[in-house]
Amino acid sequence: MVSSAYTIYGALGSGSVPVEATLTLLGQPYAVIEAPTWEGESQQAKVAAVNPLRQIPTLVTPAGEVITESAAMLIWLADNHPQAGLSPALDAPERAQFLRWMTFIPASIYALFWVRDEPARLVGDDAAMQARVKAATAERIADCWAMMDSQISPGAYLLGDQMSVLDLYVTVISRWGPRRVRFYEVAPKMAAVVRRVDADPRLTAFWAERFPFFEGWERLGQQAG
Ligand SMILES: N[C@@H](CCC(=O)N[C@@H](CS)C(=O)NCC(=O)O)C(=O)O
Repeated sequence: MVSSAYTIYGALGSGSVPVEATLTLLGQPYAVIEAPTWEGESQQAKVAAVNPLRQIPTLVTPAGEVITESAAMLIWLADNHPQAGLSPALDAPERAQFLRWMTFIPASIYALFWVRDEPARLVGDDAAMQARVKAATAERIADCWAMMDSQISPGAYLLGDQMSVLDLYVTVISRWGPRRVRFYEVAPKMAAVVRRVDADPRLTAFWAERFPFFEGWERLGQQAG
């Protein structure tokens, strides 16, 4: 059935949040099917029909097309609404670095949450091994943020003076382990940008609903990562 709205399978504080934020900024109607997949079988089952990997985010377009992979959704939505300026145009000088970092984040950082969220997937029930995996992946994520910070020269936003979906992506994922306080230490240039996006008045109500700034949020998180 063709609907006039997007459907996003997602969860509070999860990788669906930058996609939902993008739809909000674009003024596109969307419905969220809440499916915190890390909570187990029954939540994963909600997503299985649209994504055999049973992961969120999964986006269903108004035309009924399924898109998995958060970066693909973000780039596709931004490119399809060029008037909103949420991605650099194909011939813009910022385009190469936009694609570089939009690819780096899922490949080098987000992918590690498959094991961080459930270390037993790789090391079984051994609690000490699980703690080592958590610690080692936290260090790797911090190193990746530090590397990215060393390679960029932000303006008000990561690619210059125009906010893009890259800013939304980094703003959300930098709230996961090893959490924002560590991110601020290792990525001081990006720290200023994510604070700006946290405070964006167009997103105040959205953040309150989908990734609230509760007491101590910069050290803690709601998402399993
Ligand atoms: N490559 C995917 C990763 C998605 C992902 O790892 N999602 C997590 C939640 S934030 C998930 O559903 N995990 C459950 C699982 O992998 O079993 C993307 O970028 O969208």
